[in-house]
Order: sequence, then C-alpha cells, then structure tokens
Amino acid sequence: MSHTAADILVETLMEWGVDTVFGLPGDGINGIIEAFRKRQDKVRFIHVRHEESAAFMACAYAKYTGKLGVCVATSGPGGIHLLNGLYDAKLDGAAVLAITGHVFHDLIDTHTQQDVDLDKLFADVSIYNTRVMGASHVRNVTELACRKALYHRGVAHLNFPVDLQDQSSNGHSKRNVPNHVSAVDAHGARLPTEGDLKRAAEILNDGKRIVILAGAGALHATDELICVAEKLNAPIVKALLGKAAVPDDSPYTTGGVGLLGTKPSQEAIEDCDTLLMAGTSFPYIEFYPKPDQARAIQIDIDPARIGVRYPVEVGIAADCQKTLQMLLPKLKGNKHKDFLKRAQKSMEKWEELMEERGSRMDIPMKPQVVARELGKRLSRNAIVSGDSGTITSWFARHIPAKRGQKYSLSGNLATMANGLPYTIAAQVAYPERECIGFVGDGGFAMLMAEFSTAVKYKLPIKIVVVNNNSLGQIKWEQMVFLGNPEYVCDVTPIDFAAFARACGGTGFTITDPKDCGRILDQALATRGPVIIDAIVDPHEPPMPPKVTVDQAVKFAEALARGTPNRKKIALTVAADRVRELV
Ligand SMILES: Cc1ncc(C[n+]2csc(CCOP(=O)(O)OP(=O)(O)O)c2C)c(N)n1
Ligand SMILES: [Mg+2]
Repeated sequence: MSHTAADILVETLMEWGVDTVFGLPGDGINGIIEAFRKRQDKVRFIHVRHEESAAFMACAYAKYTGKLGVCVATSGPGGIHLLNGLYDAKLDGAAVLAITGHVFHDLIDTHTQQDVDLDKLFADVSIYNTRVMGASHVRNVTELACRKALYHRGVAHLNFPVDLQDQSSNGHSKRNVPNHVSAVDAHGARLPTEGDLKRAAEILNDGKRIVILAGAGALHATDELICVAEKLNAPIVKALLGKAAVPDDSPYTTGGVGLLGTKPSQEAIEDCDTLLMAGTSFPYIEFYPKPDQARAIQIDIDPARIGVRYPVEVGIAADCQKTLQMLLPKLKGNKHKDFLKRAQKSMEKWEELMEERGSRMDIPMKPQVVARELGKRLSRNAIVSGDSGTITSWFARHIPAKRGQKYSLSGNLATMANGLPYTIAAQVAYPERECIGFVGDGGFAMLMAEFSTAVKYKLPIKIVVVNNNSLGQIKWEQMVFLGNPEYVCDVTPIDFAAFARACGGTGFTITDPKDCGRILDQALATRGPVIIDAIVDPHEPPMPPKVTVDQAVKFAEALARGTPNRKKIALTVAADRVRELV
C-alpha cells in the first residue's frame, strides 16, 4: 500500500493527539477521506449532515475539552459551508483546524468546477492558512497548523489540492530535509511578573467597592475566584462565556452581566470603585463602569486583549488561575463589607423575581418555566449548550450553573444554529455525561438535520426546543430598540417532536406548564437522542436587567405603529411588571 500525502496528514494529526474529526466527504477530499478510512480505529470520523455543523462541532469540542477541534470539508461549497462555524471559533478563541480540498493543482484558477480558493476565502478567519504544495510539504505545515491553532487559540486552515492528496511521500526538495520537525507540546509558564502582581495588589488593597468580572478565561479558576472574592468582599459578575466559572449558589456571585444579566450585577458595576477583570473582554462596553469611575486590573492569557474594553491601570498577560493564586497572599482583605452585602440582598430579590417568572402557570407556557424546570433537574456534571435568541436570556438567567457543569454557546459571534452541533460535540467528547441543548425553534431549524447524526451515533443528547414559532429576539429588538412594528419574525410552525421520531429518535411535546417538570423527567430518563418541543408564549419579552425610559418609549411607539398582535403583547408585558418599564 503506497504512503500518500493524505496519510502523512492523518498521521501527523495523530501525533498531535487528534482522535476525533467532524466532516462530510466530497470529491475534492477523496484522498484525505481514504487516509481517515484506513485509520478509522484510531481516528473517529463523525459524519455530519452539513459542514457548518462540523465547524461548530470542532469549535465546541475545543471549548469543552481544551483539545484541538478538527473539521474536514470538500473543495468549493463544502469549505464555504464551514465558514460560520470557523468564525465562531475565531471570535471565542477556540483552537480549530479546518482541512479542506481544492481542485487538481494544475487547474486551480482556470474556471474549472468548484474552483474556489478557500485559502483566500479563509484569510480573515484564520491565524494560520496555507495551501499544501505536495507530499513533502504536509508534515511541516500540519505540525505548524496544530501548534498555531492550539497556542494562539484560533483557526488554522490547510487547503489541499485533490491530486496532491494521493501523491506518494517520496521526494523532498533539497532544502526540506526530512524529519526536522517535532510534535512536542510546549506551554510556557504563563505567569505574571512580580511587578505587575505588586501593582495589582496595591490597587485592590486600596479599593472599597470592588467587583470581579469573570469570563471564559477564568473557567478553570473557580476556587481562586471565590477566595479572592472572599478576601476582597467583592461580588463576582460573570460574562456569559464565564457562566460556569463560579456556581450560581455561591454567595459571591450576582450572576451574569449585560443585557442578559442580572440587576444586582449591573448595580454592582455601576457603583464599584475597583474592577478586577479575570479572563474576559466581555464585548458590551456600555455595561462596564464609566472610564473614570473605577481603577482596574485585567488578567488575560493574551497580551493583545489587555485594555480593549476598559482603561485598566495594570494588565497581566498570564493564566488566570495562577495569577489569582499568586495574588492572594498579597491581598490585605477589604474591611468594607457593605458593598457585597448590598449585592447579596439585591440578589435575594432578583432570585425571588426569577422564581416567580419561572413558576407561572399561564398558558401558553412561559419560556422561563421551561428553563427553570430544566435547571432544577440537570445532573451535577451536565454540559449545556445554548443558542442565540430570547432563548439566550432564559439560558443565562433561569438555568443556574452548578459546580462541575459546563456551559457554552456562540458568545462573540452570537450566531444562531450552534446549539445542536455543540451538544453533539459535547456528547462525542464526554459519552458518560448528560449533554443538553437549550435552543430556539429558529436556531434549531437551521441545522436540524444534524439530529439524525445523533441518532446515527446513538448519542443520548437531549434537545429542548423553546418553541415560540418566532425569531423572538429580533421581534423584541425591532420594537424595543427601534420602535418599529415587528416584521418577518414569525415562522411557520414545525412539529419538532414528530421530526425527532421521523429521524429515529424520541420526541416529547410540552404545552402545559403543569406538565413541564414531569415530561422533562421522562425525557431526561429516555435512552438515546430526544427532542423536547416546548410550546411557549411568543409574546414573552426578554427584559433587560434594567429597562431604560427610551426603551419603554420605543416599545410604546412600536405598538402604536401597528405591530401585529399588539394587544396580546401589551397585555403580556403588562402582566410581566410594567413597573420595570418606568
Ligand atoms: C445566523 C444568524 N442569523 C440571524 C441572526 C439574528 N438573530 C439573532 S436571534 C434571532 C432569532 C432567533 O430565533 P429563535 O432561535 O427561534 O429564538 P427566540 O429568539 O425565538 O427565542 C435572529 C434572527 C443571528 N444571530 N444568526
Ligand atoms: Mg423562536
């Protein structure tokens, strides 16, 4: 059996510990698919229904495991389909390698079929991006692609002309002497400097009302965050990607921040005099303290992320966990306890409000009820993947993170449709854990064929579709932010439970909140892949933590200008406490 360029590609991936790839075949990658086929006992090829899913899966696999996520797509359209998932990885800093095909090398750029220069197309999304020039090139570039993706936490891309995939491995150029590259892992200490630590400690020791803002970079620093919060009497507010950084039953967290966050978090931010940013560059600048309000310190593994959101005085380019550990003995302890106490009091009220919103027995069912009932039932180490929409608000606020669970979604790209592929990737990575998708009907419908991938691989995922037959988030944005009547947001209903059965899985439908807990229990206990179609009130608004007067006025305008169903919407919002609107 001859040893081909594609064999070298797959063997190099194996050297880097890759044992799972996500993809879909095509005639632009036949050589690569053959190399995977020959090694199917060593590398699992998860065969998807849409390449966009493969890219989302690679991204989620990287996020949930910390390992390299790999996706494979054919030339032209296959590669083009990857793009949205690759941007998700780029924007959330996930280590992903994309492998694509190209046409025969001597027909590139001659108007031949599928003649798309994916390396040019991917120039913006990738941090490493190259076209393979022949068998002797493969090992060098594959090593580097893996290394760059992992250590720069981004997308690397290898574009491989189809005929070169079958090229035999003989014949290096005279400068490329074989066996001069290495797959050795190298991490570096990622430690703070003594000077930076000292300056950070000085600022923190001077603070009275200190807030810790924790993000994805602090997910592995739970104990350290809590210890620092305890010493500084500082509430921890969480960016959405940092949802699992501190469990929501900790007295030190006020939950999320931003549009989907909590009122206590926003109050703490508005009133703080010192800000410690731990592993986050949470994008919404308007939710940070005012520039001259707080003295600030930022810890981020990536030095280029320092100071992009807030005029920090000290930037520490290092690992969050190690930095917090080294910072702790330098902290004197903050004697001013009122600030934290106020945040905790406010949090009690917020919890009551969430409890009330999540336990209403109205029909149509309120989406918060579904989230709250699900949250109560999740196992200690569940992995929960969200999607974009009003669904994100319920995910953020009504499903409390417990210690040991993992949560993710498309944070910075905020794309729809990632939820199902993320859940599949989580289950592929952790066959023993409970893997849940919490998605909207619009986002789910975009890539729903992937449910059959879960059936194919017998992945016991549980997908909760919060079904309002609407692109709900946009409906509310049109009304509340713009004052426009809703337009092109309602969608034609789909019976997702019937769809689950059509794919060979199990489907449940929930319409009455009284049945919600019972049906969820049943669904979570069902073997194999399950869809729970939860039919909810399309008129339930995702409230910001504090509603501004401008938003209330815009909303009134939208209703006055003829939003369909305006009576029902007005009644729903009124019942949802108009007091928040004024
Ligand atoms: C790929 C993509 N297209 C469009 C959007 C804009 N968008 C954000 S949320 C949303 C509606 C999502 O609808 P659904 O999944 O049903 O969730 P809901 O808001 O109804 O809870 C839309 C269209 C987006 N973020 N991503
Ligand atoms: Mg919807």
